[in-house]
Amino acid sequence: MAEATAESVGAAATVSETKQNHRLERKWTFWFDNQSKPKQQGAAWGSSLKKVYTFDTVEEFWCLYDQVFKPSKFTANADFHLFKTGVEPKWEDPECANGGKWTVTSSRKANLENMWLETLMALIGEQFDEGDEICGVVASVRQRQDKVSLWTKTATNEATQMSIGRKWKEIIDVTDKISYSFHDDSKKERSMKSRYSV
Ligand code: MGP
Repeated sequence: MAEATAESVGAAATVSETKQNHRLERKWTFWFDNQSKPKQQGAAWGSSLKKVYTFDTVEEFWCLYDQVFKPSKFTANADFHLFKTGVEPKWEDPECANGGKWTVTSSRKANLENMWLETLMALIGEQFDEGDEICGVVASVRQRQDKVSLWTKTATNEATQMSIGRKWKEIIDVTDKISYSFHDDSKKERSMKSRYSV
C-alpha cells in the first residue's frame, strides 16, 4: 500500500502541474488506517492511522481515487477516510468531539465501492445543503461486513442530522433504514447505540 501511495502521489503531482485544473470549493484530505499489520503491544487506537494526501482539484481527486483509494483493492481490515482538511478522523478532534455518524453496512464489496465513490463525489461537489455540518466519510473494510460512515459535527441537532441522513440515502441509493450514533456513546460502550434512524 505504501508503494502504491507514493506512486499515486507522484502521478497526482504530475497531473496538477501539466493540466488546467478545476478547483474544488475547499480542501480535502485522504487518510488511511491499515489494520492488517500486527499492532505493537499496548499501541493506542489510531497508531496506524496516517494522513496520506491533501488536494483541492478535481484532477487530483480522480488520480488518487483511481490509483489508491479504492476499498475493494483491499481484503484485510482497513479504514479509508476523506475528511475536510484540518479535521482529523478522530472523536478527539474539536470538529468531531460533539458529533456522531450515520452508518450503512454492506455485505458486498461492489456495494461498498459504489457507496464510497458516490459519497466522495457528493462531498467534494458540495451536494449537501448542510455542508458545514459534515466532517468526512469513512469506508471500513471488514471481513464480516463492510461499512461506510458519514461523520457530522453537532450530534444533538436532530433536524440537521435527519436532513443529512435523508440526503445521503438518496446519494448512495439505499432504501433500508440507516442509524445515527453519537461519538459520546461510542466512547462509553463498544456496541453502537442508535439515536436517530431514517
Ligand atoms: P470503530 O472502528 O468505530 O468500530 O471503533 P468498528 O469498526 O465497528 O470496530 P472494529 O473492531 O471492526 O474496528 C472500534 C474501537 O476503536 C472503539 O471502541 C474505540 O476503542 C476505538 N476507536 C474508534 N474510533 C473511531 C476512535 C476515535 O476516534 N478515538 C479513540 N480514542 N478511539 C477510537
